[in-house]
Amino acid sequence: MTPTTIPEFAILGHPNEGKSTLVSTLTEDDTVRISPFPGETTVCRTYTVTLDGAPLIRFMDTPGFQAPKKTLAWFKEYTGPPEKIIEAFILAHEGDKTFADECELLGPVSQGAGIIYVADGSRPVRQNDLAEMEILRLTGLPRMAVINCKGGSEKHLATWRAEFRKTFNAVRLFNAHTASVKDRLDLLAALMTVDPEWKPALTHVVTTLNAEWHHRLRRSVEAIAELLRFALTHTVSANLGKEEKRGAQKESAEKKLAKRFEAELQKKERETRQRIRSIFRHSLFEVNMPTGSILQQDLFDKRTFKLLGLTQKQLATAAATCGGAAGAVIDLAAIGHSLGLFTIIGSIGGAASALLGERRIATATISGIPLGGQKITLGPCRNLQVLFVLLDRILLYIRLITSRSHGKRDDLALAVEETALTDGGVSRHLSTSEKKAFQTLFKATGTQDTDETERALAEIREILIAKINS
Ligand SMILES: Nc1nc2c(ncn2[C@@H]2O[C@H](COP(=O)(O)OP(=O)(O)OP(=O)(O)O)[C@@H](O)[C@H]2O)c(=O)[nH]1
Ligand SMILES: [Mg+2]
Repeated sequence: MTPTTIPEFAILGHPNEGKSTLVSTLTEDDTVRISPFPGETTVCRTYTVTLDGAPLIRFMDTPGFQAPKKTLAWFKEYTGPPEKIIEAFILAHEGDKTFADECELLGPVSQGAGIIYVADGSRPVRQNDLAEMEILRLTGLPRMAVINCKGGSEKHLATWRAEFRKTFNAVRLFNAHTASVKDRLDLLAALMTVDPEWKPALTHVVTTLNAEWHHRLRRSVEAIAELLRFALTHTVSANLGKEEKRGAQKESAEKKLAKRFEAELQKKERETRQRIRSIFRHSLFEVNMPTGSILQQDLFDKRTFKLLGLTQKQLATAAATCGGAAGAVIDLAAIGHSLGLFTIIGSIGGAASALLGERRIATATISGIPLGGQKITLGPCRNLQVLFVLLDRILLYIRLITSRSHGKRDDLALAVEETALTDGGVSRHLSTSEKKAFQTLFKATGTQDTDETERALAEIREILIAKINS
């Protein structure tokens, strides 16, 4: 590897130790094949991390060692030029079934890839492992050991470390199922210590990936800002037929419209989640809450309001500073009302009063509207709590998505316990000045002050970046 080429690493190890899992996590590629049964990977496969179409770093997934002791015996007897040992081994064993996996897995190393050797530190060190370590020592190539305690236990860790220190340039503990982005970048940075020649290329990779992570957070926060703006400005309209103008039929038409508004807001929320999911490159994992847990609950469900968003007291204070406080505070007891969030304290009784922005249109002047018809517009939502509930839900989603390793293949639909959320979300812990930015947004969208709306959203984006990073 030279500084002008992109870094390449072959992930080697015994079968079923978590090699493919490591590749998947490091490359954030959830198409890598992983299986609980040894022998899943039979041929080398290259996974390249690219950014804007440009390759940054490559990892080669390889099959596990099958005949380490026999391979080691050959390596020990080898007397040719030391730098040709791998090539000579492959040449000597081409077509030999006993060494098919060894020939395959050593291929990328013979092409100049750096070595990352993976071992499950939760089991004892065996003779085969020592043979594999010794083979890699005899290659004379720079190598790092990654201890992936996949069984969870660290009982044998000290022995593993001691063995690795004898023959490896660096040893790192890394759990491919739970690694954070920081863990991943730290691992890549640690590879610089293995061979000084790798340093310039790896510095570029780490710096670029770090910047890319921040860019992803920015894009996510953009998506959230869009969602909040949508929630506070969206309207739905319908033309009422002549017979729907009054009484029960009118009420039913209004309810239909309210349902449509709810459905459109929920759709927007789902789209925002999908956007975030794809920003973080997840195609298998989804935060899909089981019945009764908060993310799958109806956004307008009573329980959502109890668990997330502001407390009733916080909400009353926040709403008071928004002016028109009564219209901004939700009556928790009334959420079950058929018009959901449009049922607000201070509204005049009856369904019609819950429709904000009702417009009666002179039928004669509007084409397409039946004679004697009426256009009703529902929205925008003037409920401060909706803003905070939406915010908490999407921040929760981001937290779960960003903390998920791409190499983890179980619990692909994550179940979040409702009890884990009884502390409320982020919004309850916002400082007064942070809360003020949301109140400003709420007020500005209410008065249709677009400049102030944009200023508030810019401030909110910064607050959110800080929250996500904390
Ligand atoms: N709990 C846990 N399981 C892991 C971890 N890493 C890997 N596994 C599991 O271990 C099994 C083997 O993982 P693979 O990544 O397929 O192992 P491999 O070394 O590529 O295996 P072969 O291709 O057969 O050589 C899979 O069931 C993984 O989900 C980990 O960090 N924690
Ligand atoms: Mg594999």
